[in-house]
Amino acid sequence: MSRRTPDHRRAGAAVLAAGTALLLAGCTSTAQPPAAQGGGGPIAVNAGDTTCEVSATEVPAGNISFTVKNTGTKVTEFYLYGTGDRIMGEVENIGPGLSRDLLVEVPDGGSYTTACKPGMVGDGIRAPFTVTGTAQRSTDTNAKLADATAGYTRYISSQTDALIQTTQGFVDAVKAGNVDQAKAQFPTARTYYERIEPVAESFGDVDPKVDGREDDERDPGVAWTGFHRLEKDLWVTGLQPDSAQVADQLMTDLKDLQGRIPSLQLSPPQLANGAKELLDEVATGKITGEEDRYSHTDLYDFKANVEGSQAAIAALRPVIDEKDPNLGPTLDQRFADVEKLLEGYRTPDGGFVLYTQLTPEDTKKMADSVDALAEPVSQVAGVVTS
Ligand SMILES: [Cu+2]
Repeated sequence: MSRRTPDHRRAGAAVLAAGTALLLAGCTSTAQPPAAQGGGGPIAVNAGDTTCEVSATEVPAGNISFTVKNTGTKVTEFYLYGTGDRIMGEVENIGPGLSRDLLVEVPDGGSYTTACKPGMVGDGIRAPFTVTGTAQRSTDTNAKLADATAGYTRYISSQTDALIQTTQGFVDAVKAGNVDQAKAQFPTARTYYERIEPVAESFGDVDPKVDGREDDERDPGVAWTGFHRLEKDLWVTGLQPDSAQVADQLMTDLKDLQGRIPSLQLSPPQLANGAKELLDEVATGKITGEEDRYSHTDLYDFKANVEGSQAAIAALRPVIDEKDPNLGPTLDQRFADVEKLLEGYRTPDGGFVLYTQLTPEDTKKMADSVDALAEPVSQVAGVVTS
C-alpha cells in the first residue's frame, strides 16, 4: 500500500491503445468495442484540490475510459466505486499537472460513485455516476479473455493459500516471543501478500488493516494493526503486551481475505490495471524505502510486486500476442531487465540486501528500470480491450 507517499517519478506515457487501431481489422476477437462516451472519447476528469469534475455522469455499460488530470497542487488519485465501495477501478499517485488513463469494464448498469482523493487521504470528493443498460462481459464473448481471468484467479487463490500458511508461522513466532524467528519470517510471509496486493486493495477494508502504516489516516478509535505494526514491535519497540493480539488479528483479516476470493469476478482490464498498480507500488513504496521502514526489507516486497505484475501480464499474454505482436517481446525484455538488476542485490542466503545498504545510484537505476517496464505495462489494458 502506498497511499500517503507523493509520487516523484515521471508519469509513464499511459497512452491507451494507441497504435493498435490498424491491427483491429485482422483481429478475431468478438469483444465489443469500447463504448463511446462524452462524444466518443474518454471521460475527462479534472481533479483539483477541492473539486472533482467528471465530464459525463451517465454512460452506457461496457468499457469505460477516463482521463484523469490533476489540476491541483497535491498528489491525487481517482476511483470508480460500485456498491459498498467495491473498487471497480483506480489510479493512484497522480502528481500535480500529470494525467493518467483508467479503463474499467462495467457490464452491469446501476449506480456507481466517482471519487478524487487529493492528498490521497479520506473518502475523497464523491459524486454519483450512472451506468445504463447491460453489456456482455468480455470474458463471456472471448474465450482467451475468459482463460486469462480464470488463470489469474487461480494464481490469486494459490498465493492466498500460501500467504495464510507462511503468515501462520510468523504469527506463531510472534506469539511465542521468538523475535529472531519472527524477523526471519516477516519478509517471506509478506511476499505472498505483495504479489496480490491490488486484489486485496479491491476489497477496500482489508488492505488498511493488513498493510497499513503508522501514519495512515484511520477512523477515530481504529487501532493500527497488521504487518507493519508487528514490524515496528519486532525491530524498534520490542514486543508489546498486545503484540500477540495484533498477530491473531492479522490472521483473522487474512482469512477474511481468503474467504472473499471465491466470489472474485475479475475483468481483463483489472488484471492489466493491477499489473500497473504493482509497479506504482514499487516506485512509491519500495524504491523510497517507505514501506518497510523499520526492517528495511523493501527489496523482498519489490521482487514480489514485480512477480505479481508479471503473473497478471502472463495470464493476458495470449490476448496481447493476438492484438499487438510487438508488445509481448517488449514486456519480456523489460521484466527481464528489472529481474536482472534485482538479482544483483541478492545476499548469499538467497535474500536481499537491506534498503539502507543501497546508494542513491542504486535506487536511481531501480527507478529507471521500473519506469521503463511500467510504460509497456500501461498499454496492456487498452490493447486487450481493443
Ligand atoms: Cu504493500
